[in-house]
Amino acid sequence: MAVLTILRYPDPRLHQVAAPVTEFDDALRRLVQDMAETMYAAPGIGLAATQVDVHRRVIVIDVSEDKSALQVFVNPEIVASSDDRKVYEEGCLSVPGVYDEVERPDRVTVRAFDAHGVPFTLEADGLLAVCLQHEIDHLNGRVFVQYLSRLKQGRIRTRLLKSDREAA
Ligand code: QAP
Ligand code: CO
Repeated sequence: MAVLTILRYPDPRLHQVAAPVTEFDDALRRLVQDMAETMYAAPGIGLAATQVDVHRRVIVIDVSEDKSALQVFVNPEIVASSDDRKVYEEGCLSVPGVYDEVERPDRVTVRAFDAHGVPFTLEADGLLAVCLQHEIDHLNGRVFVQYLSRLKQGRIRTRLLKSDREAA
């Protein structure tokens, strides 16, 4: 098990599109374990492989109160979205200290595989629905700040580059 390094916005590697997983092997299960450890250490409620510079379609999520309900999604696909939309205040482990409102479909149906290659379908609402959409965006190279105005994106970019410089 290992805590992996999380890429920080505006790292261009966050915009790579992840490739589907084809082998449900021990290496995949090790990646899932390391991603879970990284998410819990942060702490966060969701992490996409893209954020740890692995460009494969793998997500871990735990939206439970006591961090006891890890959910793993390999090759996730949104197969249905509600017409009603909701605004939620989002954050991201790759954009530390930044939270802003994003509007998305309120409910989604996701089809995915578990770490052993067993397919499943899940209907999600509330925080889980937000988290799934946020993490699937990462696999497609999209960071939540891209839903914000150009002005806000510029400010966030400047702020994070400055804090990276100060930490160096
Ligand atoms: C994505 O985000 C998400 O800025 C997961 O300083 C967020 O785990 C989905 C975090 C909100 C739905 C709603 C962010 C930790 C964690 C920070 C996270 C920070 C420390 C974010
Ligand atoms: Co994120």
